[in-house]
Amino acid sequence: KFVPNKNASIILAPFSGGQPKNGVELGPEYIMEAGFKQQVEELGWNTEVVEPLGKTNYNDLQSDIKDKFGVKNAEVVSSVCHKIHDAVKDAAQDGRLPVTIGGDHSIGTATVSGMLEHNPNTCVLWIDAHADINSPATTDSGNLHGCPMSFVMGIHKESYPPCFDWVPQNLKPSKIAYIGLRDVDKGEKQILKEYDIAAFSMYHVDKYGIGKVVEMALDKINPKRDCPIHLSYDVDAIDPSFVPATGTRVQGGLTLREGLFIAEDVAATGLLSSVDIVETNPLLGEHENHVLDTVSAACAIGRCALGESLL
Ligand code: Z70
Ligand code: MN
Ligand code: MN
Ligand code: MN
Repeated sequence: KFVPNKNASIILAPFSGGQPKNGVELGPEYIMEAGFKQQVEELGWNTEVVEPLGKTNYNDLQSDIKDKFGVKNAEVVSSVCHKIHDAVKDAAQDGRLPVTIGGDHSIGTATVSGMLEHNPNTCVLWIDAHADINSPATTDSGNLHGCPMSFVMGIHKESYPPCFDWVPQNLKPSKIAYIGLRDVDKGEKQILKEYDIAAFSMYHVDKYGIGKVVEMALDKINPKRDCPIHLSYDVDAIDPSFVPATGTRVQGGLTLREGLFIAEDVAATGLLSSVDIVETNPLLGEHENHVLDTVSAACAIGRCALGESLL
């Protein structure tokens, strides 16, 4: 069984080019200002902070126009993802657990592919209101935060802009489970069905309860409980009454406790190998409290994944 080594790399990904709303690039700054690094250290982790994007601002180069592939900002998303991919892989190769703070979810392309290069047995638990499995061939919006899962699987690969050629496309459908889905596009539903991907929506959470759903998800992707788990956590999985400051609020989400339970139960497996916490947008709060609630939920997800609730 994987034994956590208690060394973590907090990888900052202040990037918004995977979607059109300003402010999601401020997520890392707010989460760090809230004391996330100290919180993680109080749990007994040694931490280092990594800034693979340096001081360069990749957020002014954005456009809301689709290219000939039907997606927006492909070049900048690809180059940002390549840097984050290298940082995640380097951290993991160094024996450190990558905790990547976004930024929008387009960086899932980087984190998942980085962890799969580190260990090809990695399975992915994707916590989100959305499936983020559009390809350039199916996307309506052209927003690349809706496409990371297809890129790392190679779905409709002939539709990809060539700048994504560096992305390994080796994630198998049997290694993916979703929890929290409630806003899935038609083309995405077809992909989930065609590839027989384990997808637990809010319907399943209500029907079985969150404890059973996490167990069923892990039974699908990690039946012997012997594979490292990459937890990719979009804060919009949690209901907007708890997590309002995010780009695509969808009613009827996880309670805050259900949301944290998922992270706690992954921690309890002892198999967590990496975690993403994405889509915190501090500019989308209508009140200061909206921002505080969202940022503290993001921090709590990270702490729970790193073992805060284990006695
Ligand atoms: C839609 C698309 C998405 C987050 C929106 C939405 C994707 N399926 N993801 N907000 N976090 O544009 O592809
Ligand atoms: Mn590389
Ligand atoms: Mn989402
Ligand atoms: Mn997402």
